[in-house]
Amino acid sequence: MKTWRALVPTVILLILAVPGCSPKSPAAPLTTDPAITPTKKLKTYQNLVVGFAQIGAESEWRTADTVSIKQEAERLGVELKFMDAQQKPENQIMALRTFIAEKVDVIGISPVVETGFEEVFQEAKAAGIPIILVDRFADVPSDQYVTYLGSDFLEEGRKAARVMADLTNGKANIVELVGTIDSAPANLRYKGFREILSQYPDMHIIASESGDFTQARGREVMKSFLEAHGAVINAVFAQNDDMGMGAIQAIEEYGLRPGIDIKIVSIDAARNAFEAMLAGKLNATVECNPLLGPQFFELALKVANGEAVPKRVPSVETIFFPGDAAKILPSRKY
Ligand code: GYE
Repeated sequence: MKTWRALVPTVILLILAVPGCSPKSPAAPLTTDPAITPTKKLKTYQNLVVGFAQIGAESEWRTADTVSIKQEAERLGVELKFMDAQQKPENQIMALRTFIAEKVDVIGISPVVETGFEEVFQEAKAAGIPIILVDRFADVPSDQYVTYLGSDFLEEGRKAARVMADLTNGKANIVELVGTIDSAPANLRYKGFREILSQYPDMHIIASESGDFTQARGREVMKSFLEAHGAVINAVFAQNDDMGMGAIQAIEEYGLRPGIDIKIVSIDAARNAFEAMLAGKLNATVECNPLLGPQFFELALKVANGEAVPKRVPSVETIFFPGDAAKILPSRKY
C-alpha cells in the first residue's frame, strides 16, 4: 500500500507527460488507435470488491458453499463483503442496499426465495452494479442480472424419482420433505420429481410438506407423517440430505428401519449422506455441487470488466449410491 502511494505522484506526472492526456490540452485530436486511446483500467482480482448475500447456514450444503466462496476470495485476493441473511429475504434486501451504498464492483446473491427481489435489483441496476445469481434463481426480469450460476434443480428432482422407481420397483407410497417454500430448488425439485412419477401408476405421493431444508424440521415433519400414515409409507423423498437425516432419526424413533423398511432418496451428496449410506440408512443421494466459489469469482471478474458471459452457467452433477460411498467419502470436501 505504502509503496503504491509513494508511486502516485510519479504516475500522475507520467500521465501528464503523455501528449494528449494533459487536462490542459482540450483541443487534443480524438483518435481511434487503441494503442493510444485512454481506456478504463481493467479490474484484477486484487482490486475487485464483491458483495455476497448468502442465505444462511441451514444445511451442510450451505456451509460448504460459504467456505468455498470465502476461501476462493482469500486465495485470489478479492475483497469480499459477506453477509449471512439467516434465511430471511428481507435481510438479503438490506444487504444489497448496503452493497449498493458501498459501491461494490459486483454483487453475488443466492436468493432465499424466488420472489420479492425486483425492486432492489432495479436499484442495483440503476447504480450500475451487476448482479450474479448464485445457486438459487430469482424470478426477476432477465435484464436485472447478468448471469445465473447453479445446479439444474429440475433435473435433480427427475433423477431422484428415477432412482426411487428403481428402488421400489415402481410401487411406492412416498412422503416428501419439501425444501424452503417458494425457493427455486424446492419449486423445481418438486416439479421434476412429479414429472417422472407421472409415468408410474403405482407410485403415489401420499403426503408432502416443507421441512425448510433443515434436519430439525425434517425430523418433525417425518414424525408427523409416520403418526398419520405409519407403515403404509415405504419411501421418502427428502429434497436435501439434512432433511433426509431428520427423516432417518424419526423413522428409527418410530421403530422402523430407514433404508430397509422405508427407502430414502435425498439430494446434495454431502458427507452426512455418505455416512448414512455406509450405515445402510440412506439409499441414494443426487449430487448438487456447493463448491461454487471458483466459478463465481471467475464470472465476477469478467462481469466487472464488461466481458460477455453466458446467461446460464450450470454446475456438473451426478448420483451416488452406497457402493461408491466408501471410496468417495475420504476425499469428499463437504
Ligand atoms: O440443496 C440445500 C440448501 O439451494 C441448492 O439449499 C441449494 C439448497 C440445498 O439448504 O441443502
